[in-house]
Amino acid sequence: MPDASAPAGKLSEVEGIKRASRQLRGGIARSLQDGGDRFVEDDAQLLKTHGIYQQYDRDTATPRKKQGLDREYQMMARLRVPGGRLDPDQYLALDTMAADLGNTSLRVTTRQTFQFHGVVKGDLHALIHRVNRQMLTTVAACGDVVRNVMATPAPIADSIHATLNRVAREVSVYFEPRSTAYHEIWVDGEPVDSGDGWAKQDEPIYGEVYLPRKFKIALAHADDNSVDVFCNDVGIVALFDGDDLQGFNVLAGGGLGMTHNKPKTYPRLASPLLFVEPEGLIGAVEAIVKVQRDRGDRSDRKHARLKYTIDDMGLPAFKAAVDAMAGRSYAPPRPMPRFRIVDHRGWHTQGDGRWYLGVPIPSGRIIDVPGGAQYRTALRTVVDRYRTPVVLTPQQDVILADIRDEDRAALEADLRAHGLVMNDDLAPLERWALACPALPTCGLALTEAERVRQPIVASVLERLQAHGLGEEAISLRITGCPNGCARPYAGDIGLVGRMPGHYALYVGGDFEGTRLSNRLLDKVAEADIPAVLDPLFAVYAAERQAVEGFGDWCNRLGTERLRRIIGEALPAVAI
Ligand code: SRM
Ligand code: SF4
Repeated sequence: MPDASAPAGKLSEVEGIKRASRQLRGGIARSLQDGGDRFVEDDAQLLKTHGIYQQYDRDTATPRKKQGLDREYQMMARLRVPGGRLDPDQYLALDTMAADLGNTSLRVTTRQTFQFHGVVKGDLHALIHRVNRQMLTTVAACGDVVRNVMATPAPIADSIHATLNRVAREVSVYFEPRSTAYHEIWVDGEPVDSGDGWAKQDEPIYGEVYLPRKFKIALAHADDNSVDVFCNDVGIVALFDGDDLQGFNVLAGGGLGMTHNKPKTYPRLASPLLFVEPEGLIGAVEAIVKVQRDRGDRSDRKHARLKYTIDDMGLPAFKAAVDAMAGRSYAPPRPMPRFRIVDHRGWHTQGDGRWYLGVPIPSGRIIDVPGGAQYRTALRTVVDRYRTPVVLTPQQDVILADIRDEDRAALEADLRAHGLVMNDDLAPLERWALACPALPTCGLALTEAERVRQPIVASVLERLQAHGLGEEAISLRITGCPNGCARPYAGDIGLVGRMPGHYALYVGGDFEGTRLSNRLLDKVAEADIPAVLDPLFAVYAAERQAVEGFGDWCNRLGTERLRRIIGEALPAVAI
């Protein structure tokens, strides 16, 4: 593979692990046979490409350390579900697996798939084996490959939605690694350590060492950007004339991860790169993936995403490299309509005589809350009773599809009987809030996120309501660190874990996900978040232009003016 043109520099450790891994086998199979509660570090790295992260319970780590005990190791396993589509039997089987082998919860991710948490090493093989028996997979859900491909979630029976979902599946399958390591280890019976006898597969797209870093792809059309298409390494925007697919605009170089105080790392939205006719789409994406394979930075993983490759080369040079890789000259991107976001929660017609219901799931955590809503039991009951296919949404919610008109009332009553609230019961801020898992499972979390979502949303909503803004559609996204897993730099308000109990405050993005926000304040104590936002809400309520979103208003005023507004109202706040 032509790695020679990659930027010079000492290869990162992960590159060495991948190269020595016998196409992602490493010592995983042997380690599964040997038992123990964890994998060695090299195998933990390789496991990511198998969809598995080695984690430990951060809540118990410090008390256990004081008692001289080791961490409680546990695995997170992530599925790859293109477009988030599951049939009823798959959903029910996954729910049973979470109860049998995980921490009982299924967690809807911001990229339309499920994560199992709390799987002990001894149960991992059984879990992944059972996942595959459902014709599902975890391969390439994580790691330095193309990951789960997202698509607009609405199960609407028209050619636009059918096309987006078909293409998402095709792209997802096309970019699966060809190595048979995953199947040998997890699918073909007992784990097999193929030792020296392993069969090397041709990896025509990825080559010997796969990609320099994770690679994300999403599909959207401008009328529904629920997937946040600009946040992806490759964003694919389908352009239709009525029902006729004209082709795709391909955007490249989106990504949000950054590190506090390291200005060389930054969030970036994807840039429109080219237009391609329908039949040429996969070839165009393959060319982009291969240019990133060859030109991406393999020495510094913090500088290895496609966004840095593009910024280092310059967009025109990158486009020329893509053209050369594909052996054709792609047309420039076509003008795109204004992007919109659709609320898929609540009841909607599918266009084929059936209905779909979007069910709000706070932080995507499907669990029976002790003394609270029984999300798991409720969803299990209705999926079983009404045989509804399930769609996982980029907003961490669940869509139940194919519902007959005569079943609507009873189905909703079943959900409510288990304590679930429906979309209409929620204020827009509650509907549009996202939070990443953070503590206690995420090893990178600096602060809480999922566990403080409810109190933060409630306190901010109270301030909005005080200014008559309770019905404003404002997106609030909370993460426990700057990696950006709940896309905090792409909504109206982002709260980004900074240090324990403190968040950086981002504003000025837009609800439609087409503009990045800016850091307004660096370290806001969790308890001060509503007080800091309050003066902004007051001036926004008084001075905004007609139908001006909060993020748009913040962007119009600019960071300096917003800081002055806060400073005048709260002189004690460090700006
Ligand atoms: Fe993420 C790492 C969770 C979407 C950027 N992300 C992680 C890990 C695996 C932590 C780790 O590396 O040890 C987190 C596991 C936590 C846990 O306990 O489950 C994690 N990311 C998630 C999920 C589950 C958040 C959620 O609330 O749903 C999302 C799973 C998506 C999926 O199904 O594949 C998730 N992560 C995202 C997104 C949003 C998106 O893609 O639309 C981003 C920002 C976009 C991007 O990729 O730039 C994102 N995650 C990161 C990064 C920063 C990457 C970078 O370029 O710097 C990391 C850290 C890393 O890769 O080193 C990370
Ligand atoms: Fe973990 Fe940070 Fe991602 Fe949250 S944003 S899941 S804390 S890596």
